Amino acid sequence: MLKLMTTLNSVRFSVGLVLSLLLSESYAQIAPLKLWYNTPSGEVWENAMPIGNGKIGAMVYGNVDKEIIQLNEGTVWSGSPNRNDNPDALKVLPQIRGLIFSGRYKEAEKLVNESLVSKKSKGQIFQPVGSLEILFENHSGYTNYYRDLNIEEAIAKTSYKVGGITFTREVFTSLSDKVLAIELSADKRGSISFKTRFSSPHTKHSIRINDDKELVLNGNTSDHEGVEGKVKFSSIAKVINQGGHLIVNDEELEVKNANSVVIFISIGTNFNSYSDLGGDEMGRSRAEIKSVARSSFAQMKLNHIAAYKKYFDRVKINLGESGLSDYPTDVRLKNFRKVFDPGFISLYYQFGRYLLISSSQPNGQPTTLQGLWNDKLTPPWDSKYTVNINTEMNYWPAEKTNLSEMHEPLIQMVRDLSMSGKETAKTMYGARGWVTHHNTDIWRTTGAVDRAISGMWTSGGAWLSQHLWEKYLYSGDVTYLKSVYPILKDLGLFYLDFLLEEPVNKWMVVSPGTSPENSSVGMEGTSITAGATMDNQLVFDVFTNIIRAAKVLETDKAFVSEIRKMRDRLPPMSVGKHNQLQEWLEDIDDPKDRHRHISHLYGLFPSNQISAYSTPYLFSAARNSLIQRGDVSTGWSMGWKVNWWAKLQDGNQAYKLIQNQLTPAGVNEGGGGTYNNLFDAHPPFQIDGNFGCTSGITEMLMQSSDGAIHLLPALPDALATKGAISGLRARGGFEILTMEWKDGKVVKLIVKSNLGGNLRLRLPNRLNISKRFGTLKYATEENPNPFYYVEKTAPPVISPESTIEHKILKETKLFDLKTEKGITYTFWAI
Ligand code: FUC
Repeated sequence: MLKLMTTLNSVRFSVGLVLSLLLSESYAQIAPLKLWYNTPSGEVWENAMPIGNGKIGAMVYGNVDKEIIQLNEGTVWSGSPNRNDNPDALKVLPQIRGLIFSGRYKEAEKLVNESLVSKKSKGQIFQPVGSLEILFENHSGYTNYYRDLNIEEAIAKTSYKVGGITFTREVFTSLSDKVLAIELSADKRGSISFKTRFSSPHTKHSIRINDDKELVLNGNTSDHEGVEGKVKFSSIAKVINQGGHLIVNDEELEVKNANSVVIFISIGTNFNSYSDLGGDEMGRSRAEIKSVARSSFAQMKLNHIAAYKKYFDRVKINLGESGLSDYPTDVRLKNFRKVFDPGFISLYYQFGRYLLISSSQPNGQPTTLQGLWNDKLTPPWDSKYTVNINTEMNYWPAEKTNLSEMHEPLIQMVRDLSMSGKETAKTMYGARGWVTHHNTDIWRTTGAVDRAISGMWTSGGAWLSQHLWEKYLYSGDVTYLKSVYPILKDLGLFYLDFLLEEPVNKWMVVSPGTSPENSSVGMEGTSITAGATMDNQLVFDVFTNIIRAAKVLETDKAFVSEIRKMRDRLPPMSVGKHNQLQEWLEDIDDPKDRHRHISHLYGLFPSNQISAYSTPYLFSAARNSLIQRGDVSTGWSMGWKVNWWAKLQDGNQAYKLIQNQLTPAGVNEGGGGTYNNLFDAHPPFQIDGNFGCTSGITEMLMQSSDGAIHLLPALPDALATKGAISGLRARGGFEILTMEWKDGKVVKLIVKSNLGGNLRLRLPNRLNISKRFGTLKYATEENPNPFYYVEKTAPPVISPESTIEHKILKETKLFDLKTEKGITYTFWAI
């Protein structure tokens, strides 16, 4: 039966395709942004629809007989406040360093594994709460099945027909109230009858019904790796029936013959902060339920939609429509590589923004490896924070896609880590400042975990701290910068103490270090090294951010000059014999290496040390490295590649990577893809790829990192005919209120200047502006706008065996316009 349906779908799809090509002029009409399906999720979690308000996350299965609303809460983690520093590290550090400099990597690696990585917790687990199940008798013979996730309103809906009656369910996690709300309705009075109950996978949990006829689930999270689970959670489900009866069974509520029913769910925990579990979980869940108990579902829904739209509606994208939104999302996904479906890219793009709004709200926890959605007690990689790429990637879309508020939880986590990481710096390395290795969790642990290949990486804080500075570059908020400057400075102190002079060139290097999770025969097959390119790039950025921030804040002259001197002693980037950007200090890269991490390209993106305009040889080398690594890889790796190809100004290649990523999970041999619910497949599900790709699509249309706002830097031929995007933010306080293009040229542009200053535009074609706004001048000098200052890196070392040539890029035009704070400027094509 299923097979037949699939075949029918393909036939319908092909007919639809022809039709849609004929109708391609209907482009101007944007299809509603919905993920929709004509089958229930069944038992498959990756078919279910994610909703969330930064606190409660839920997966809505949309099943008919047995609806499942699987529940998460952002602070439900295993363990309790703990540290995982290894105090033996300090003793073995000199020995490890000596072994590395004498090329005895295997011995160094052994010592790292024995005496440096943590013997305690490797990090705790983001755990589920449980599920609310809603059971309907005699609903199995249904017809007219439909379910959708409307990402314009953040509401999940299911409907179907049984015995001539249409049943409808709507579910949302309120952004204005803290609860989850469900409405069950039917088009015939008295026809809603079901049983509902809680379930939970936790060993320590209890379920009861209280005197107010509410379902109550109380639980306690797991002990893990020697750390006692002390997070207590309490969830209440309140069932409010219109008509009919509410009956209390054992651990179950039963509704009979209601006209409609509303269910509210609250979840409270005892979590106050990473060092305090003194909260009252039951008091919290009770108060939250009480605050909505008398609210009307309709009014709450309106409030929720308004609160959601405030964020979501800031950006609109139209890459063209092909009429294929009439096909279920899973069918579109299946066909995306074969047919032209630009509307699907827009949907996926906006889904990334939807996920960020839903999983990351001020005062909540940052989005984990799985966002706010996990149904397993022991999920892959604990669904925690892997900060050697994954966590940062989650936040790449935040500022540029106009979701700055959603960045807050990450910024707060960095503030926390800068406190907890101080002891780690001191205990493990005898250094001032703070350090974070490659993993952290809700307890803000900062020790080295797992094994040398992943754990021996001291640059977690260095990478995370880029977000502190980047946030300032978008807003220009000096008060905020002042508040984070001490964190940047403390990181500078760490590197002043931790960097070590290497014997050959006398450069100052991070040692021991790794190029995240990669190894080389040049290091006896280990990952252990000194002066890995990514480490050098990260420390360069840490120092540069301090120099620039201190300049804005007019402070710390003596310290800045110390930092400058140290920065001058960092190793330059090198181009190796395979015309590649070297991943390590030595020219030992293997051009056949297909490793998913291409960490040394951090310098190209998200950093801007490798530039088409100021470091053309490095730019070409980075391109070669990327080509050598290949296309298909894990989900997040492909997401990163979209950004890299955008920075390399190769829109067609970026488009190809989007096609690779938007391939059903399991189809790309040895690589990732996308699940039916559009979650990214590493595999398994990891949310980073979703966010990475949304960031990458933005970078294809607009970049603001390399001295100018660059419009259409990597527009693929497939999308060049016509398109529009509105609401993107660029560094320096600029907002691209509208950008429209036609045949690869910008035809209309509206930019708001929130801070004033020079607006430098890099464009594929000349634009005009009304005289009263001044004149658009060709730019020649360095951009005087301080937000667009591009720091110069040391000239690269180029191997004598390299035959590198700089690829000529498409011609662009560079214009300047003096802007005033608060003024909006309209440009049009000549
Ligand atoms: C890093 C990656 C893996 C995975 C894990 C969560 O270790 O190398 O691919 O994404 O994080």
